[in-house]
Amino acid sequence: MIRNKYYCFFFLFYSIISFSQSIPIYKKSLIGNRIAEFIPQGYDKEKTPSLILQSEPVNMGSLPESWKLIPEFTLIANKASATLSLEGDVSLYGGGEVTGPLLRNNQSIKLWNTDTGAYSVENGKRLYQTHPWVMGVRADGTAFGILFDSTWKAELITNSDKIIYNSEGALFRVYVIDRDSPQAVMEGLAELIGTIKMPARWTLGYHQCRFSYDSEERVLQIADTFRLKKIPCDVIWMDIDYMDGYRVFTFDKKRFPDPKSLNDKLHQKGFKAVYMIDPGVKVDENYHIYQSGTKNDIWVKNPDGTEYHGKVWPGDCTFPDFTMPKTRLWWADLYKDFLNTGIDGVWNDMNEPAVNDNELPENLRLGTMPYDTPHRGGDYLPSGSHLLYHNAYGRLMVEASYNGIINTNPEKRPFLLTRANLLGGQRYAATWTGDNYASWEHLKLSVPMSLTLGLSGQPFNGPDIGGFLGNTSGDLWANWIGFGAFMPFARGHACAGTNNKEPWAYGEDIEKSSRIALERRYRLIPYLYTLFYSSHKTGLPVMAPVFFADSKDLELRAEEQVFLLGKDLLVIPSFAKDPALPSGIWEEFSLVDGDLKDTYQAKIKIRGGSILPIGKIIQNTTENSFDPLTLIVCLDENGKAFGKLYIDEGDNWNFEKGEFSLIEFTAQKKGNKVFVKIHNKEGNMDPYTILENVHVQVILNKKVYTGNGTLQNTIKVKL
Ligand code: MIG
Repeated sequence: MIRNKYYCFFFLFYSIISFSQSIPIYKKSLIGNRIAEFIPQGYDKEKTPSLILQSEPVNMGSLPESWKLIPEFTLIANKASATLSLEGDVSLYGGGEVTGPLLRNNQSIKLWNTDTGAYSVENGKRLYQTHPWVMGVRADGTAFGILFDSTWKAELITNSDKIIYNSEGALFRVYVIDRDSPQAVMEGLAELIGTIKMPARWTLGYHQCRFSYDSEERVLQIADTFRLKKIPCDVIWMDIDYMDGYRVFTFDKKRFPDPKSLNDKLHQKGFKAVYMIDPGVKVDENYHIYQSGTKNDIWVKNPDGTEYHGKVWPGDCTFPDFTMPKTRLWWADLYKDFLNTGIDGVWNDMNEPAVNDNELPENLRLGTMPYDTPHRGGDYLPSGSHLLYHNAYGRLMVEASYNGIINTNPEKRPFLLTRANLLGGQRYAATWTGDNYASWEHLKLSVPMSLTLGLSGQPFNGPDIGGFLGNTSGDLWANWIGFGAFMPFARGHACAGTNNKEPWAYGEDIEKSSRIALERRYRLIPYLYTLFYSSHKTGLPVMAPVFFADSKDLELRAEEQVFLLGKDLLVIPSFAKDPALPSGIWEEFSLVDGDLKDTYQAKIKIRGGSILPIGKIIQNTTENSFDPLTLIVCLDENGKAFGKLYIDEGDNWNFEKGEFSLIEFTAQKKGNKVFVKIHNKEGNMDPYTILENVHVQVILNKKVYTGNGTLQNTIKVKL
């Protein structure tokens, strides 16, 4: 008996060893400033195409002898893995859309895009997106990052002593960045995967959504209530119920009979309109989209060549095979008539793709297409199974959607929100963190989730503020909007069957707090827009973890209640208990009357040495923020401060031809006066005509000192 047992162990051990094969590195080279590429022997791009990088890397010579971070490749029963061994104490971050802590040491996530509503930490080990990327920050504040260039089904394990990526597919390339700071690593990531496109200014306003505002009348009523109650808002969202029987690219004839006139009315009231489009197309012989897709032969097929069908909202659906170039062109074309009704932005949902197979016994449910479903590919993409392409399905869909939007309105900046995506997909779409729950756990979780997405190359993200599933109490809502108003993407949303969750839905007190929170966001839009511009240029996150303030301060490494906006603004949500705060000068300040006394509002602090450009309270971003512009100044220990403001026309591409103004301000204390002036300006737009009237507020030892003037002259503030 005992002998048998040993024999079993031995056999098991032996079989693992014999299947596990160490793969030598065939090529390692430098492809950027301290960015290394590692290609394992036997790597074949026909088996693992690259869908993550923005372009093919260019060899810049051999790796320096001193390069330490070298991954090891293995094949275990023909499934490729890579491991990076770590030395010393390293704080790990990234992995994209994850539940659990910001600090990712000893965590794991399954990379298999999945519709996981009401995720707990447990079932959230598998969410809607795939980001095979980890950043490590060493005790001395230097940092590195590792990118696994594969879309195969995989698991990403972040142990404190090694980072492991176990895929279920063929060998892949690995990229390692090793630089002086986490910020420099984020910039390196952007060199590999690109950055976000510069978003239109209106996308930084507040967004109001519900599943669903289900008639034109209801939509207009919501819009009018914002204006009547003077609660700032820029966008109303149309969820699936606007469609005719959930058929994409159609409108319900009774409830949305005239989308053009609805969108015109919204525009007149200063709102933009975003509409949902899912990938599943109803199998219906009389439906023009189904007919056209069939004629063009773009549907995903089963291994036996018949159409793959899966159930989604409309019942049986077919799915475009987005790996084929002709499918992406076909899909892009569909947007033309649709957007010409005056639609401003698009929301791609269910694009994991999610399929409802609840009628199957639990152990057979996949929630998506079977692994062996073939995709036909084309151009740079080989044909391959769903196991290879599943994690890229949403990413390829949003590329096609993005192209459809920009082809229809080439002069405007597309706005697209997606639920599923892949590392690098921020080039096409913003995102949100899916179906969260109206609970304190999810309220708190929304901070590390957003931070982690930002540290994974996706700065334009946010949660459903208030919580999507379940009923939301006024108290929860007010606490959430109190800091959610500072997140990069700020949208309130609510599931069908839950209570009304608009800012006024909880009575007068909460309405007042909501107004204050959103007025604070709108005052910050000049600063936020400047941050998005810089993120678009550099890849730095808009919402950043506090350890970005000092990557050597180990106390800050796990802080996940408090966050930074850019590097100059610290946001301390009302729920934060004993947060670790960055050292140095940080002064609390007020943005809106009553905000400091309102316990739902986040505390906000400005960094010593910085100048924040602040607008006036507006109801939507088409109003002028800049009469006056306010510069909030907080001096460093040497009595100096510096800040930036980026301005352009807001929703076109003229900034790429120089139609913008990037202004640098400096402040300096001399005696009992602070002198504030323009230090440098770039771009063809004339800042003096835009910023005629400037207020300055110097915050010093909790006191506010004010001055006024114009930027042609130095503005003096007496202390
Ligand atoms: O099966 O369109 O995450 O935001 O409201 C649910 C309805 C489909 C899921 C999205 C959610 C959206 C909802 N959708």
